[in-house]
Amino acid sequence: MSIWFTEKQTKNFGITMKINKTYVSEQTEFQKLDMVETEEFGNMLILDGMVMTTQKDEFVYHEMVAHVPLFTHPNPKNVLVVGGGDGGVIREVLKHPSVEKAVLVEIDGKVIEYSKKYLPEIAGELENPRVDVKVDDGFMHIATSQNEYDVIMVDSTEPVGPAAKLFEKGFYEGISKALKEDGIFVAQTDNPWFTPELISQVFSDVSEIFPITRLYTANIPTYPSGLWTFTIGSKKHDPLEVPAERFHDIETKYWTPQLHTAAFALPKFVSDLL
Ligand code: AG3
Repeated sequence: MSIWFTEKQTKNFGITMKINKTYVSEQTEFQKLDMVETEEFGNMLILDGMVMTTQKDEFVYHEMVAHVPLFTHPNPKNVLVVGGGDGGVIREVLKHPSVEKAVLVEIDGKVIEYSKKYLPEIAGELENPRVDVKVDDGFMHIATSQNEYDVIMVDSTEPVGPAAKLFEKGFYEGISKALKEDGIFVAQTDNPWFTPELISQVFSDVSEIFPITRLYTANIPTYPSGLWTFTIGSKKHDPLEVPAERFHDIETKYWTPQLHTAAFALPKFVSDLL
């Protein structure tokens, strides 16, 4: 007998994977958390029934969240990651030698605990001395920060449950205040096939706050539709005008200097949303 997991990505459509083992299945204070071993994608973290992180394809999302804004900023020193308790974004952030301090604010301590145990090559850098891990509400952290960060990355779940308020205009206003005068932020903004309205709404909200607003995509096989979007809001530096010499050597599996720019070239039905 084999066990299969399905994430229903819409009411009528899903992704299904064969499960070898279930390590954890519990209700935390904030959400349902499952950690399983899949045959195809290695160990996998699922929150509220939605695929968050798999060992096989996590590098795409984590590299693209971190490197695009960090190479856009000429000298990022203080970085904040909201969410991201699996540690993948932090691992990528630390590849930038200019970063002196990276703060991670994750609301659910259980995500950190189980990621360290079952996704060690993703979460390992959470122990790095340049990292300050806080188990706290990211929304509150933003609301109480001012002029502190060069780059902020929002590595949230979907806009249901604990992350719903991380997709509101007031949150982006808070981010703008928490950033320094040439700061940049990026947020994962779901996919254009099943949540086009969300992309339009976030882009329009961010454009009203940040002079430079851009959308880019990456291919992530285990996320709904595989075509994932990220929205950047920037006060001064344009991700499309990064001088070539700023792209220092870095070990990656998805991001390249060419892709940094190419990722902003959008299919017509996606650019029509903006
Ligand atoms: N955060 C965004 C994942 C959203 C996936 N959505 C879904 N499966 N319906 C990922 C966290 C990785 N650090």
